[in-house]
Amino acid sequence: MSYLKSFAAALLASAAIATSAAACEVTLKSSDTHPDGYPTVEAVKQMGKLLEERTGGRLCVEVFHSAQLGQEKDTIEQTKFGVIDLNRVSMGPFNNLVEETKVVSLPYIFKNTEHMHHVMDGPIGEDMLKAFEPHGYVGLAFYDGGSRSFYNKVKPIKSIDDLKGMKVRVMQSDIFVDMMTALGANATPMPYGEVYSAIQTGVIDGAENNWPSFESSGHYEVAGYYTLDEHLIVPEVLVMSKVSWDKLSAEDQAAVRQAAKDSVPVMRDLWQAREKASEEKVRAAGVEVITDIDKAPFMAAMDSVYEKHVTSENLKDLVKRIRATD
Ligand code: GTR
Repeated sequence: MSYLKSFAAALLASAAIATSAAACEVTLKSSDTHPDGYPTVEAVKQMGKLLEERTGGRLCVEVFHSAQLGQEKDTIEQTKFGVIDLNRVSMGPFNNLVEETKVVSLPYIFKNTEHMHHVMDGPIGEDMLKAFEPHGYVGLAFYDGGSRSFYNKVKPIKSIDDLKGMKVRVMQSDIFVDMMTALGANATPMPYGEVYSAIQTGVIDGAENNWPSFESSGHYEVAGYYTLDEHLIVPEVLVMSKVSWDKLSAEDQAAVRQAAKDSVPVMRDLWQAREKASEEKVRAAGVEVITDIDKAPFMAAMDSVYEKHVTSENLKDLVKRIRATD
């Protein structure tokens, strides 16, 4: 390297160090299972941008996408201990830790995404965010998770009968296992990152998810049938470790809360666009999409899931309040 070149390189390096030191006193580490560009990843980046601007660079966020910090269940544990500061996950894997999250993981609890927004944007959502706190997490915001439907590599599912005996991956929560049993299928709970090869090798026949996840995970490449039965609308949540939270001043805590809230509309716009783009990509790839499906028998089969899981007064009350929300 010539003298000039190495001098320029040294200058650049020191400039970079100076910038990052001046820019961020504290960098919050945030986890996401999805790849770069996915709406949840971009929303947390946006939150970080707002936070950095508003705290004059005191607080920054670095998003570790693509499950770089681990699969959701493991990252949830690490977040409790403050190894990870922020975590964007589905509410599903929280079911065994925070009882209230079970309610939004019940099949067909929400009529549609609009209903879910009304519930989560109102007092029920506020209560749910608070419910995380005794368990070591600070609930910051809810994001969209679309509606989840079944896909598989074997045959088009046109009725419950077609699901009988199928091996279907679900998120790691008993509710989803019981949901599959109620539909006559065999549930296989497993981490998201293992699903592609499990379908490919035939360990499972299929799984269930929303358009953007079906597409971005590449699952559509190995599962050619997608049935829009829309059995679940599970919101996603952005939580912060209570350990990391307690290290912040009250002023910075308020800034984190506000920036997270402000990232929600950004997320919703990105989500809408991505749902369309993902659907187009999946259809163009030749996936057979079954839209003509009678949901009534699927809904009726879920009574046993509600009976088994909605047992405490707290959950009964939440279900009632959700159903009473327009
Ligand atoms: C996605 C969700 C992820 C993860 C995944 C899964 O829709 O955004 O957080 O929960 O589903 O099925 O594991």
